[in-house]
Amino acid sequence: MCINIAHQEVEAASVIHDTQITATTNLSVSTFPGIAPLSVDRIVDGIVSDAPPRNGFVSPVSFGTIRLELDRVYNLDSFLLWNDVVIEGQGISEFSLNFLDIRGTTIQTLSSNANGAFIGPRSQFESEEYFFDSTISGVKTVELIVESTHGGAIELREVAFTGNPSVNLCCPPWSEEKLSTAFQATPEKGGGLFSDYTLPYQNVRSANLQMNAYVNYLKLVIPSVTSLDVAFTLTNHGNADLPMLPGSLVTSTSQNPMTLKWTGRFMRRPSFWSDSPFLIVNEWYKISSKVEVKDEGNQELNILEEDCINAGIFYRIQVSNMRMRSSTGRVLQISDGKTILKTVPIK
Ligand SMILES: [Ca+2]
Repeated sequence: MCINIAHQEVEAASVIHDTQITATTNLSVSTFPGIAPLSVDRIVDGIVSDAPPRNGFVSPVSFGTIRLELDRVYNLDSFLLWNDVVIEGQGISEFSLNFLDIRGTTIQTLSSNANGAFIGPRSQFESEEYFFDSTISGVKTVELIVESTHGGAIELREVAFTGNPSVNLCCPPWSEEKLSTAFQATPEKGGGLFSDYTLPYQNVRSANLQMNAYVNYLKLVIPSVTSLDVAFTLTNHGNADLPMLPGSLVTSTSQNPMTLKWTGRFMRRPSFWSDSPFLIVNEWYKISSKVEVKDEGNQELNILEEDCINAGIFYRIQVSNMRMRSSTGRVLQISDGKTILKTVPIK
């Protein structure tokens, strides 16, 4: 299930500017004696003055594209343009805006030709605000396509947008199914039929790729995200036909809960179950998983929907009779707490 935080938080549009935008272009930069290069990054330095020392971008060409990458995904309502570097009737004239999503796919292009609305103001110190007919959702990058100028050269002091952060998060790729295969009950070394079992984590490459891809997606929409953690808790639920509730925390390991951490590049195990805890044959255990999105201070960011956070699965090692087809006579039972969902032979 996915949620859209932007729809939950009804708030006034705020200005997106300065460090929230990175401007790049292939257009050449004009040079002036005694003045620092008027490079394109200076249209997002937060300075709108036309007084010396000059700020803004000047290119000797009369058309071309400037790429404005936003620091996260936004829903945009308007574009703000401070035209001309020194207010003397120059600056850009006709322009279009091309809105791209996080994958670089065009969402929408607003063209100066379509409605004649996108004309840069002439000899105007204050910004001109261009309101979009409707909010443009899910924007990561905007291409400012300059089609003509007032004086034969591109001159811009500053640009900005108004809008709100947009987050459309799906549940992370962690599921009850993954949980049921994440741990492989393994007989204690040299153990006989009734030996205790350990519960090593199965490090599966495809699962790590999915989790890391999800973290990287989160980082793009919410820059403060640094990792996705899954904390596993092991509880004991007795030896009746079905698990008894509530259970009790297994204390044969100090690492309970045990945590796995996906950073977007790799998976780390800050804590782990190695030779412990032991599962006792015929006892029910539950492994509960809790997904947490963390920032660089390892603080949890509460951005996931409740349904995405918790999963749980019951395990029991059963020593079987002859009717169960297991070469060792042992099976793993998996339950939802109400019925036995799966009985898997242990080799
Ligand atoms: Ca500026």
